Amino acid sequence: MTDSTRYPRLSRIDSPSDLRSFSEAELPDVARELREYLIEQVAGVGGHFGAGLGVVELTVALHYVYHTPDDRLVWDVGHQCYPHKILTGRRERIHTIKQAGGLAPFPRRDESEYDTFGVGHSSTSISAAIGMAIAAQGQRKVVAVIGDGGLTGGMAYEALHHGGALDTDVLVILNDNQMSISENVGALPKMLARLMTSRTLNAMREKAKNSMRPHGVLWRFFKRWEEHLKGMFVPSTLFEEFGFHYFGPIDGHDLPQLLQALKTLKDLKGPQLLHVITTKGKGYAPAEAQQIDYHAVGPFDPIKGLVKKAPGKQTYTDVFGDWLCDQARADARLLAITPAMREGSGLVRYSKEFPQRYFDVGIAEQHAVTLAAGMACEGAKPVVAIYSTFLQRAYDQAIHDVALQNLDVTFAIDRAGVVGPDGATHAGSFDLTYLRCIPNLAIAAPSDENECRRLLTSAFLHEGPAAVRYPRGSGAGAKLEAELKPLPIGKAEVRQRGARLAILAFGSPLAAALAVGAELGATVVDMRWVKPLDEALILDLARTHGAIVTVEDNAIAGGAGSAVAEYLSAQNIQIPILPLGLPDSYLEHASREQLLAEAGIDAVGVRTAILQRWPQYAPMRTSEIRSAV
Ligand SMILES: Cc1ncc(C[n+]2csc(CCOP(=O)(O)OP(=O)(O)O)c2C)c(N)n1
Repeated sequence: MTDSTRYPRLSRIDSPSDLRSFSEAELPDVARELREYLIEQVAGVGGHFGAGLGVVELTVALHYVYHTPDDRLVWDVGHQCYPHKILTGRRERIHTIKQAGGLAPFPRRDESEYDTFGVGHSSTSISAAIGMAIAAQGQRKVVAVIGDGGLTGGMAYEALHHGGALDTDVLVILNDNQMSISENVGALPKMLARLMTSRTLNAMREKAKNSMRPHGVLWRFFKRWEEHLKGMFVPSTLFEEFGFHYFGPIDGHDLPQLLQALKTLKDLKGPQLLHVITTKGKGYAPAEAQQIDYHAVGPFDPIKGLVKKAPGKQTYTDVFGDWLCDQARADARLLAITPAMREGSGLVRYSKEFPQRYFDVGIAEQHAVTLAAGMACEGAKPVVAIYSTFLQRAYDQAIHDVALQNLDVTFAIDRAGVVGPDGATHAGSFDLTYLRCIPNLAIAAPSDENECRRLLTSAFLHEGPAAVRYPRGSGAGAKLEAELKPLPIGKAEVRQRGARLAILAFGSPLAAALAVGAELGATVVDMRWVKPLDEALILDLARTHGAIVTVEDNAIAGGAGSAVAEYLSAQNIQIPILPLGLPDSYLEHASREQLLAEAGIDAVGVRTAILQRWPQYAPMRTSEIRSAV
């Protein structure tokens, strides 16, 4: 239960209508309690932190002025939604966020009527809000809240372009904190900064004008100067050119100012854009000072703040980051691209060591991939570092711009397979399926860290498009070879020779396959390549074994197991196949281990599935062996 002594106001808010029963004068206190509660709760369980702190006042003001849930509030990305969840009846459950059975990490339509649109991926809010506003036919208000990071995504411009030409009533709030996960990049932050400057200049100008004698010498000089500067500093904004009425910028932590602006905008007709300036991490000094570190956090002591952890086990992300630096040193043609995920993709060191060969393009996955294609046309060897879930955004670019032209682009796909607490929106369940059907593209799935390094080298040296997909977190801790030594493309490795049953493992499930294979006396293969498959080996195994099991951390539908089955049926070979992998449903938020177990691709799951299908493969107990002898 929320402590009503510490949170006398917040503890009484179970829905926005409770919030609306407070007077405007009390709202700053509500906001203060909300912020303190947020800090306490997220510190307890971990989660997205800085973005939520930055929108505390905005969230209070929006739910106060608008009649949610009838009016629609659409959050972009949704990582800033914790204050929104707290005010909309989920206060007592906020400590369960991201955990199995707990609140979802992002807004979700089936969790609350206040979550109007499911999110997790960025730059969707303006499109969704315009769609809602069109369908609402003026019956309700619709507001989208998008960050300056979210606004670097191409979809946002497609929506502005379309929405600005309609007379639909929609309000877009640009929450400008100058940060994406890392510093926001490109021309947009500069444009937004110019808008801020022009505002300051306007204020200065008004002040100067008021202090002058009209029509004196100074006045005439001032008027000329003003005309001259107008064009330079008060640009007609991009938003206005698109047909949106632009308001702001205003201080997004000043509640009275926010309330006034929203009340005015609420009744205006047509597309409006309100530019709000906020500070990521607002109200918690360490988070304001270290905005990148506090974007998302594990549990921490709010008095001490985040403490530097002793370096843990090397992750696949670290392996990639180190490989990239080594490979870049070995080949000056290497250029690395990230769509706004420098930290998450392991590019921090590379960005410092090779600043001229490092490209953070913003949250622009489509551009990232076609940019790589362009570089490859001119003889560069680009590496696109991208999460499996975000590569979905650039699917056509991967086909049409890269693979169709057989361009030499390497995709380093992180967070492939089971991702965990970030939930369904961030699961890397589909990449093998959606990449496998693309002609020309080679696809590798390493089973340990050293193999990851070697397969990245193979993919890079391959003169054509190639992808290496690896999971979140660390593996068994394989020792890394310093040398950049490729593995042959399309060649698997038999890790254990057995009889009757052959287990073909793709990527990190190899460890589970080896454990089960040892117990059941099965042949176990580290397949390494999903495309091209080691067809000769598969043929040989099918001829010498009674059954085949495939294991992968990708959707079974269309995944690596499908590739094996397709190949064998094309060869007219009939052999029982048991495909293990991710189910035809979305994996919800839970720990990685929980999800692997739920999908049945950990050792217990693999063993159970095999023995359910073929009880005869059960290992003989000692007593049975004795009686058989
Ligand atoms: C399509 C897509 N690519 C990458 C991400 C990863 N991501 C999550 S939040 C974020 C930064 C968002 O910045 P902004 O919209 O300004 O919000 P802020 O965190 O600054 O409040 C990124 C890149 C994502 N969610 N979606």
